[in-house]
Parts: sequence; structure tokens; C-alpha cells
Amino acid sequence: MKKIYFASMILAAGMAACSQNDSPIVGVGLDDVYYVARMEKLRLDPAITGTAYRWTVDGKDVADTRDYIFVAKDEGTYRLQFEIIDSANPYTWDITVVVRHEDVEYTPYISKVYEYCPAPGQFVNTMPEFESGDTYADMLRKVENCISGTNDELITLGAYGGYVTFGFDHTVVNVEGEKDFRLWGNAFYDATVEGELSGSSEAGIVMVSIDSNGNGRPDDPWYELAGSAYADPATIHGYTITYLAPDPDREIIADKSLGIIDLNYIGWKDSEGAEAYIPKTTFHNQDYYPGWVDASALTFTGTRLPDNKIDVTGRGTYYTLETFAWGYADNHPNSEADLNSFDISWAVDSEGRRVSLPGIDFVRVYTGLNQYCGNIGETSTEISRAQDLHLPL
Ligand SMILES: [Ca+2]
Ligand SMILES: [Ca+2]
Ligand SMILES: [Ca+2]
Repeated sequence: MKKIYFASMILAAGMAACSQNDSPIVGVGLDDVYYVARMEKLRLDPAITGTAYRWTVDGKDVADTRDYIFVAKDEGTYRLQFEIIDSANPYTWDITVVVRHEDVEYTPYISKVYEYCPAPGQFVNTMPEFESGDTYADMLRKVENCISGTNDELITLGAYGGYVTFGFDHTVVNVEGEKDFRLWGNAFYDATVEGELSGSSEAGIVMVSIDSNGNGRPDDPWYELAGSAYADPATIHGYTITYLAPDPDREIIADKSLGIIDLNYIGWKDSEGAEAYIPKTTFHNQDYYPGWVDASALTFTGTRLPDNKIDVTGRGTYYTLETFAWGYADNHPNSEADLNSFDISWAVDSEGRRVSLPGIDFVRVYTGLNQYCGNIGETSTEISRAQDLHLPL
């Protein structure tokens, strides 16, 4: 067999590993045996390269990349194999991973809020409450108090694009063929509307991310969970909107018929060439622009769902919002467990290609609709809880 120097070095290292203890082998970057907790990531970064790769777990193909993140829902012993597919210099490395129970019992609910960036809206500064002098850190803490555990206090994300980013005290495993986590909001069905399900569906788009660089922060690639409207021709991908802080010199114009006290309150422009205002209503007369934000403009980019509002009376006095079939937050009532549950395997990249994630550490939800509905105002996603479905209660 023809060998090049590099390959023979690796083979020698591989053989040496069999007769030695579990110390890492210089040049390969992999151990023989690893010990991790369940739902804890094991990052495997081989230091060797080839033309193609294959990772298997208990004989099943799991990845074709050089690096691989292993994470298991269940305790036990797993047999992994890393293979370089190369006709001239094939190479395999066997790994045993022993998955044990965690030292401190996990909670299935949110344990950390990383970001809270609502767009302006009628519940902003009240859900949660902004008190004079509150900093961004104060607001993050308030949001964390609202949606952690089973505290079940609704937070608003404001108009289109506003978002929250949260995580758990462990990695949520992507179990094949199963939904992996559930979200709670304040959607409801309207029994007076016939035909399609409708009511208050203020659908939020859900994104997921795995802490692939291992620094504990949500600074890794994000993937949208492609819900039922992802491929709808009326859905706009790569949509951008910019909101302006209220102009102190604006002329205050009211429209009492719709309970509006300030028609030209918060101006916005979007990437479709549209511009308009979020009016202030008499029902919610606090500031709508986040009180802790110094910037005079807020820009958000994402996927915009098709408008789902129906003007029942035709006069803007009674709107109902049609539900999307599946795959969105705050879209069906909380009693609909399955319709509020999400499969990490729905993840797609920015080009719409399916992405295979072993699990996720971060969830981001943002308001997916940009529409104004008369007396009920702009559409905003609300969230009150999240749960990993793979931890028995
Ligand atoms: Ca899954
Ligand atoms: Ca990270
Ligand atoms: Ca809502």
C-alpha cells in the first residue's frame, strides 16, 4: 500500500491510542473515550483533513463535516466513528462516549434571556414595565423574570421584527421524528368567525442556533424554522424595516372614530418601498418606543409573513387574525400543544436549504407580521414560556 508520510503518522497515532490511556493524541485532536452529561454538547474537532468525512453514531450516519457536535438525550454508552473518506488514504477513529446524568437537575423551562429588542408597539414599556432610569440590563432581567420557569408573564415583542432571545440550562436535543420544544403566547380563536380558524394570531417567526463556538453566547449562525407559510409566494424573505423615534415636532392628529390619539406617532419605512406610521391609541397611551433605547431609529430584518387580518365589519372596528397552519409562535391557543411545538429539523439556512442540527442552545422569536388593525392596533407577538419537550416533568 502506498502511504504518504502524513497518513502513516496518523495511522501510527491511531494504533498508539489503542495501547495507551485516554490522553489526547497530538495530531488527531480526538480522545478514545469521553464523559459528558446528557444534553451536554461534546465538540469534536479533528485536527486532520481529507477530501470527505463521515461521522457515525452506533453505526448510523450523522454528519459529513470534519467537525461534529455530539449531544445525547439519554444516558448510556455511544460508539462513534470518525472516518476520512479518501481512496488513497482512508482513515477511521473510534470513540466511546459515556453519557451520564447531570450533576444539577435540569429545568425544562427557560433559564436565561440573552436579548430583548422589541420593535415599537402598544404594549412596549408595559410588558414588561419600563421604569424611569431602567437600563437595557434591567429590562433583560425583567424579561427573564417574566418568561423563566413557569412564571408565565407575557412579554411583548412589539411590531414587526421585534425579538427576544432565550435559552435553557442545557442543550435542547433534536430528536429525530419528534418535536423538540414548545412555546406559549396569548393567541385565541374567535368562535364567531366561520370557516378558517381565526381570532388573535399574532404569529412570531422562530429561529434556532447552536452554540457552535462554545462561548455560551448567541453569536453563532441562526436558522429559521420554516413554518407552513415559508414557501407562500406572499411571504417576503429578507424583509427590512426601520422605525423612527417619535418626532417631537410632529403635528398631533387624532382619529376619534378608531380611538387613535396620534396618527403620525412612529414613522416606519420598509424594503418594499412602503412607509407609514404606528399610531398611538387611547387604550395605550404610554410611550411605544422602547424607553431604554437611545438610538433614534430601530432596524429589523427577517421574513415577513403575509398579512392575516380580516376586517370583519369593513369599517376597521372589528378585526380577526387568521391562524397560520403550523410552525409559528403565538399563532394557536396554548391549549393546542402540538400546534405550539417545534421541530428543530424544520431549520433552514438563509437560502432555504435544510440544516441538520444535533440540538440547539438559543431560540429567537420575532414578530412576523407588519400590519395595522384599526382599534386593535399593530400586530405584535407575545411570549410567556418555553419548554424542552424531552425532559420528563
Ligand atoms: Ca426533532
Ligand atoms: Ca456562541
Ligand atoms: Ca399576541
